[in-house]
Parts: sequence; structure tokens; C-alpha cells
Amino acid sequence: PSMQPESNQTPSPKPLPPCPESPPGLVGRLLIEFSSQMTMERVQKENPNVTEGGRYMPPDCRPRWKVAVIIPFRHRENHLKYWLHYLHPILRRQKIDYGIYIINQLGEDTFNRAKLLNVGYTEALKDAEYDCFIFSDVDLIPMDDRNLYHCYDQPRHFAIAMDKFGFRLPYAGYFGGVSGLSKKQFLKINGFPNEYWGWGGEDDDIYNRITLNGMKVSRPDVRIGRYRMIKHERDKHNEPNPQRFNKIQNTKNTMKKDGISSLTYRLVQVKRYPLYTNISVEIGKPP
Ligand code: UDH
Repeated sequence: PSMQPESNQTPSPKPLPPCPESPPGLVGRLLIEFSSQMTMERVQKENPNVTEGGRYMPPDCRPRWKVAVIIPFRHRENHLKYWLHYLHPILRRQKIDYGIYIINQLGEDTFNRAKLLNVGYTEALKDAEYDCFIFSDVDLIPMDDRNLYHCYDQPRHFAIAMDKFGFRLPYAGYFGGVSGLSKKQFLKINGFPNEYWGWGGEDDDIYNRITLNGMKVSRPDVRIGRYRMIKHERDKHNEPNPQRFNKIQNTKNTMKKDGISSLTYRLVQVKRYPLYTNISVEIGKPP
């Protein structure tokens, strides 16, 4: 055998270019409907490139953000199928590096959306070094894929024009439905409040935290920030919280002690499904 000088260095792969600010594969306005039957099998077949636990990374460019999408959840299996059916392809076209986390409140005590979102932030960070967190209700689907699910210079409100509010902001300080904060922005406001049990107020408290800490909310164009909500009745054990009006007057005093710094919960199970990670937790009940 001839002794040929041999290079055992494999050529290093070309570094990927940064992902474009407006990904060329976007389609713009989308047709969103909830009348066709949806099954998890179908949604899995539609999304073969999503890896276990609902993770995806663009193969051809380097995204600026690593995004954890956090969904507060209890007994909404049917909504989740539609959410996954619509959102995985949108996020793929948007060239987002992401993971999907369903934060499932165990038991039948009063629902607590903001506390579940704090749990999602904490648990997602055990998985990967996320630097951007998008918090989405399970029943909200963007109608335009130019509404990019990454983080911005200021905390972002995405769901600014929902069908149920006549495609307008219901009030200037509305921050509900779908929002996004970088890790830095989230820590600056001590995360979200843990003490809003039942429906309402927690999104206004988050809005207060943002402005009290010298930030302001950024929003997409009203033609792009349109959403469809899957129609549903009020859930059991998520009645309107009568304390919410008082509590949102007090954010300035409560935010330093109530937040990600004071979060406690019991993690019961982490389960990786093909299209999402399910995190089941006990978060207690109102005092
Ligand atoms: N959520 C659950 N399970 C629950 C309660 C809430 O998964 O039992 C989650 C879910 O992600 C939902 C989000 O929390 O999208 C927000 O709760 P919500 O959908 O109840 O709040 P929304 O303001 O509706 O959308 C209020 C009730 C409207 C009743 C209208 C009757 N016609």
C-alpha cells in the first residue's frame, strides 16, 4: 500500500448564514378554520421534521433567538390539536429555532394562568438555553405568518387584533393572549405574578410590570397582528377573579416579592411527545 500523505481532517462545515429578517417562504394572510376534524396522527404526519418534544431548528440558517413557546393548559386537548396543526408550519416558515411546552395544571383547583407561565419559563430553561419566551393561549391562532414569533427590543404583544374583539385592541394597555419577552426582559420584571387565581387581571399586572420597569410594549402592524380564537365556553374552575381590580392597582408594591423569585410548585411529570413537551405540575390553590 502506498503511503500517501493523508489529511484526516474532514472539511469543516460551512457556517450557516444568519436567518433573514423577513424569511422568503412566508405566505402572509392565512385561512384559519376549526370546522374540519383534526387528529394528532394527522398533525404528526404533517410535521415530520419536528423532533421529539416539539423541537425544531431551521436547517439552512442561524436564527438570532432560541425560543421556548409556553402554553398554559388544562383540559383543552381539542384546541391543542388545532394549535399544533397551524403553528408548527408557521414557525417553520418563520425560520424560528423553537421548542413547544404545554404546562398542564393537575387537579381541579382554581386555574392560574400566570403561575403556569412562570413554571414554563423555569422548566424550559432546564431543557435548553432559551433566550426568548413566547406565552400563548392554546386557543389563539395567528392569521398572518408575518407576525414573527421571536423577541424584540421591547416586550412584545402579538395578539393585538382578535376576531372576538372585532380585530382591534380592546384597550390600550391590553397584553393578553399571546406575548413574548426575552430572558432579560422577563427577569427585569421578576417574571409574572403567582397570585392571580381564576380568570383575569394577570395580563394587566404583567403590563404594569413592564411599564413600571421603564420598558414599553412593542406591537405588530394591526393588519398583521390578527388572530382567530377557537370558540369555547367558560371553563370550570376558572371563574372571573373578583380581586383582580384591586390587585392590578398594587403591582408596584407586589412585583418585587411576587414573581419568578418566589415561585414554588411540584413537578409531577415531563413527557415528550412528537410535537410538544407536556409538563404536568401541582401549583397549589388560592389562600
Ligand atoms: N386554560 C386552559 N384550561 C382552563 C382554563 C384556561 O387550558 O380550564 C388556558 C388556555 O390556554 C386558554 C387560556 O388559559 O386559552 C386563557 O383562558 P380562557 O380561554 O378561559 O380565557 P379567555 O379570556 O375566555 O379566552 C374567557 C371565557 C370566555 C367565555 C365565553 C363564553 N361565550
